[in-house]
Formats: sequence, C-alpha cells, structure tokens
Amino acid sequence: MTFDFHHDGFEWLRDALPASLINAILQEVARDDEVNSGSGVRNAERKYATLKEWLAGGDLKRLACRYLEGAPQQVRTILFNKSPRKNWLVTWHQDRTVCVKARFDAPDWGPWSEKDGVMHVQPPIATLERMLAFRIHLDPTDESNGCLKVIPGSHREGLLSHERIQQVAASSKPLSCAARAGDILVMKPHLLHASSKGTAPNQRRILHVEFSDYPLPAGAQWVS
Ligand SMILES: O=C(O)CCC(=O)C(=O)O
Repeated sequence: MTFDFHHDGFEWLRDALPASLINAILQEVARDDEVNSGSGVRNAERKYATLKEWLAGGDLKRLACRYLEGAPQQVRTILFNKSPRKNWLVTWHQDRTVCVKARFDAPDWGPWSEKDGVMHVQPPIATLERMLAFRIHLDPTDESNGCLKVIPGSHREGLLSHERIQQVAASSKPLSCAARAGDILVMKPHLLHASSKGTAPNQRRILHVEFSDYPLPAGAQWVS
C-alpha cells in the first residue's frame, strides 16, 4: 500500500539510506551511554560527528525540497531510542511545539515555555503545515519493539482538542509503521501518532530530523 505525504500525512522512503551510512552512525551512537540508557538525545546533530557531516552534505535537505515548496531549513534533530532499559510509550498526540532562539510577540504564537534553556512555543497551524519530520530508522522495528503507529489522514482535521483526539483514535484503524534499518518515514508533525511499549524490546533507534520552509516573523530564528 502506498501513502502520500500531503494526503495521508506521511509516506515511506523504503531502503533510502545505504547500510554503510547506517552502520557508521550506529557505531558512533552505540558508544554513547545517553542513548543506551535513555529515551532520547536532543540536538543529536551536534553530538555525533558522522551525523553532523552527513547532514551538512545536504542530501536530506534536498529530499526535504520534494515536500516543501520554499527553501527548507533544518529545525530540530532528536535521536529516539526504545530499549529494554527504557521501554516507553506515548499516547495519541500531535507534535504541536517548535523551538526558537528567543521569545517574540506574534498573533497565534503561544503558549511559550522554556525547557533546558530553549524556548518552546506552539505555532499556528500554518507553520505546522510547512514542516516535516524525517524518521530515519537505524534499527528494524515492528510491534515487538514498539514501532510508531499513525492514523492516516488525521492531520487534515487541523489542531485537535484532547477529546477529539480520543474520538478519532477510537473510531479509526491505526497503522503500525514497521520498518527496516535504512527506511525513512516522512511525516507531518500534526499527524496523530502514538507508540506502545515493546513486547520484546530491543534497541529501536530512530533519528528524527525536522525541516520547515515557514518564514518566521521578522527577527525570529529557529533553533537549529
Ligand atoms: O518514536 C516514537 O515512538 C514516538 C515519537 C513521538 O511521539 C514524537 O515524535 O512525537
């Protein structure tokens, strides 16, 4: 079955990265205790030289140009892990928050919060419409290690209340996003997604890299 980024809110790029690149990134990542013992590493692009070099080469940015009309900018990179030591779950939600360098006043931006010295804010839906996340699979995943689940097309309802999320989840057939290492899931941040604990957890490392072509209000800058 094929899915379309704009219509379904996600699509697959199967076997998109060579094993040599995946292995090089994994070798570096596997040495980091923060990955092995935690659930995620923020600003992963600054931490791992292999990843930094590959991202600077621009291949992923060129891929983002297929989905965004303007010039894409890399705005956030997180390395997620789910492992026997940290076998977590997330309930159905939309990613509604972005990180910017400093607070600014603009209609429809807010509420604001500061986490680890970084300003987080909920942007208007127009911003989310001009964003994408590449979920780059470094390990194979299925329900046994808690793969992502999505509700195809749910982004088309816009920003949903907590109650509406429960209704949509109860009346939809979620799709489990089983993948092999090297597969990339391209998704819109406000597509409804969740993931369960793994039933037989092993390492499930995923690089989550967000791009946007949204022109921020004058003077504002992404944290990238
Ligand atoms: O990787 C997962 O299973 C969930 C990640 C997630 O919830 C997110 O990207 O917001």
